[in-house]
Amino acid sequence: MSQSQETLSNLLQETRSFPPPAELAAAANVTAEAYDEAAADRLGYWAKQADRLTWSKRWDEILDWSNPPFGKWFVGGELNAAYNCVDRHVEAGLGAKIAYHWEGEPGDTRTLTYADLQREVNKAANALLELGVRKGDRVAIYLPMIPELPISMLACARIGATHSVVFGGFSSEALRTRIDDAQAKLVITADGGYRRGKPSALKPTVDEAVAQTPTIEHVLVVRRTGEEVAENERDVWWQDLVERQSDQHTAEPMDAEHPLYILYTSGTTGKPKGILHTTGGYLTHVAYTHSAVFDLKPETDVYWCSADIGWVTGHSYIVYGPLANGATSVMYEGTPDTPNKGRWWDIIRKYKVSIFYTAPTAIRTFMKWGDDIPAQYDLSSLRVLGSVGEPINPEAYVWYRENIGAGRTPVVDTWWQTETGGIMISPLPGVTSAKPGAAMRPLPGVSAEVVDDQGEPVPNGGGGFLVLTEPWPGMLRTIWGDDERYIKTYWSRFEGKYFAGDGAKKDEDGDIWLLGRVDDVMLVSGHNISTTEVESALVSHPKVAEAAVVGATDPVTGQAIVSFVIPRGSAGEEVEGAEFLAELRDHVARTLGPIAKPRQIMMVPELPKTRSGKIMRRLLRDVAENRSIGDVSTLADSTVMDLISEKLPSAK
Ligand code: 6R9
Repeated sequence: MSQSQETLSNLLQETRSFPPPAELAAAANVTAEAYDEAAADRLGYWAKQADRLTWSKRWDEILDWSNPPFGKWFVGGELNAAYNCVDRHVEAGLGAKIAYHWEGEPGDTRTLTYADLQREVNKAANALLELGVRKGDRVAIYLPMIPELPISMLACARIGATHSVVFGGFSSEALRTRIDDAQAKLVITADGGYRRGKPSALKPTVDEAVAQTPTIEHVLVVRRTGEEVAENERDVWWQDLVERQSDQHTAEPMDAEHPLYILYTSGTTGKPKGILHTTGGYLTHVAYTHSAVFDLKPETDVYWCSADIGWVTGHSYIVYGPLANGATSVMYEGTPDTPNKGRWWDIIRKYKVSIFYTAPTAIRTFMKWGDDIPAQYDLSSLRVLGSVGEPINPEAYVWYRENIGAGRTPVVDTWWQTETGGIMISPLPGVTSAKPGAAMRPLPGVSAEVVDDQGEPVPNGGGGFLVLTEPWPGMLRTIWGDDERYIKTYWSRFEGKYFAGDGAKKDEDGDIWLLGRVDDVMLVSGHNISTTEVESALVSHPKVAEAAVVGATDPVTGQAIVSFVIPRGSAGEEVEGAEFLAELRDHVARTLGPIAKPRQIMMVPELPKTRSGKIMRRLLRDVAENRSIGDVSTLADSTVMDLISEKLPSAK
C-alpha cells in the first residue's frame, strides 16, 4: 500500500497508568539510574551486560561499526553459548537446581536439573559429532515442545553448528525451502507431538520434505508419541544413538561472532528471510533483557513463557535468556484448552509460576472464554506479567492485569522482533508507571525514535515510523546468504537508521505506542489510520473479545474500514442484530472520532492467525474486497478461513 505524506493519525486517548508496586521497586534488578548510565556511555553499559556471561577470552573491542550496517560486537572475544547456559551453573554448585519443569500435554512430566541438562546436551553433542556434524554446519530442528528441542539447540551451540528451528506446524514445503536455503546437513525431528488431546505426526512431513533436499545426510528422530512411522535409510532414532553416547563433552570456545542460529521469518512478500544471529552479542542481549524486563530473581522465581520455541520468543526467552541467567522455567507441550480451558492457570498454580510471559492473542482468547475460568485457580504466586507479539489492546492489558495479576502485578508490554534478537522497548517493572497499550521507552542501552516520512523525529503527540538509531548487541547480522536484501529491507528507507516496519506514535509524555505493521495502515479520506487503534476501540466494548480491522478499497473514501469481530463468551444472542452493529460503530466513533467509524462490521467465530498469534490481515482484506483467498500456508489453523467464509456467504 502506498504511504501518504501525512504521518499516522493519533486517535486513541488512554489516561490510565499503573505505577510499580513499592516492594518490587525497592528490590528491582534495574532502577531508573540505568537510563542515565546507559545514556552517558552506551557501549560501556553493554560491556557491563556482557560481563553477565563467562568468556573464555575477553573481547578487544565492544563494537566494530566500521562497515555499517554490518556490525560486530565484542570483537575478538570467545565464549560457548551452551557452556554459559548450562555448565557454568553446574560448576557454580547449582547442578541440582531445576532448569525446566516440563509438562507434556497428556499430563506426563519431566524435571530437568541443570546437571541433567548438562548430561543430555553432552550426549546429544556427541551424537551430532558421530553423525558427522561439524562446526559451521547447519542443522534443521523440527520438533514439538519437548525437552529434546532445547537440548538439540544447545548441542548444536556446543559444537558450533548453526541451528535453524522450524515451527512444528509448518508444511513440508515450508520445511524444504528452509532446509534448502540454509543447506542443512541434518534434520532433528520426532514421530510427533501432542496437540488438542491427540498425537499429531511430524515425521511424514519431514519425509516428504527431505525427499527433495540433497544436502540432508541424516534424519534424527525422537520417539515421542510411539506412533508408527515409515523408516528410511538415513533415519536414526534418538533413543538409539543419543542414549548410548558418553555424557562427557568439553565445550569449545567460539568466536563472539560465530553464527549461533538462523531463524526464518515469513515476510509479507517473497521468500522467507533467514535472520542470522551470532553468539556473544545475542547472548548478552537476551541475558540482560530477561533479567531487567522481568526482574528475574533466579533463586526464587519460577518463570514461564508460553510461546513455542519455533518463534523467536521461545529462542530468546525459553532457551537462551533464562538458561544464561540460571532460571527455573516451565515448558509446556500443548494447547491451552486441553483437557480444559483452565490448563494454563492450572500449570501456574501447580508450579507456583511467579513470572508469566504470553501474547495478546492468548489474552484475548481467555477474555472470550470468560473471567470465571482463571478465577477458579490460585494464581497468587504471580508477580510480573509480560506480553509480546502484537500491540496489546488497552482493554486486554487491563483484563490481564486484573484477572490474572489480581490487579497487583506490573504488566510489561515488550516490543521487539526476530531481527532484534531480544526485547528493545518495554516498561521496567520496578521503574515504569506503565500505560495499558504502550511499550513505553527503549530499554537502557537501546536507541529508538519515531520519525516522519523524511526521517525526522516527530514531536510528542505525533505518529510515524519506528526506527532504531544505534546498533545493539542482539541485532541480526544479515539475512542468511543475502547481504543485499539485508541492506535493502532494513537500512535503506532511512539513512543510517534501522527501519522496523512498524507504525508508532509518541504521546504527550514522549512514551511510545506501537500501531501495527506499516503495510496494514489504512488510508481513509486522506488520513493514515492504524488498524491497532480501531481494533482497540472495538475491544474496549464490553461485548467484544477480539477484533481485526482492514482497509478495503472504497470509491468514496479511498479505503474504508472493515472490521471482523469476535464477541465475548458472555455477550449473548443480540450481538448478531443490526442494532448491536450500529451500537458498535457508534462506540468506535465516540472513542476515536467519526473518521474511524467502520463501514462494515462482521461477526466471526475466529480470526486467521500465524503460529505466533499474529492476525493475518492480508487474508481478511481478500474477504473484504471479495477476492479469492490468498496463500494460507502459514496459518496456525488452515480451517479458519472456511469458518469465516461460511459465516459470510456473500464474502466467498
Ligand atoms: C518478538 C516478535 C515482530 C513484529 C513487530 C511488531 C509485532 C511484537 C510487539 C509488537 C506491538 C509489541 N510486535 N511485539 N507490536 N507491541 N509488544 O514478535 O517477533 O515474530 O519477528 O514479530 O511483531 O509488528 O515488528 P516477530
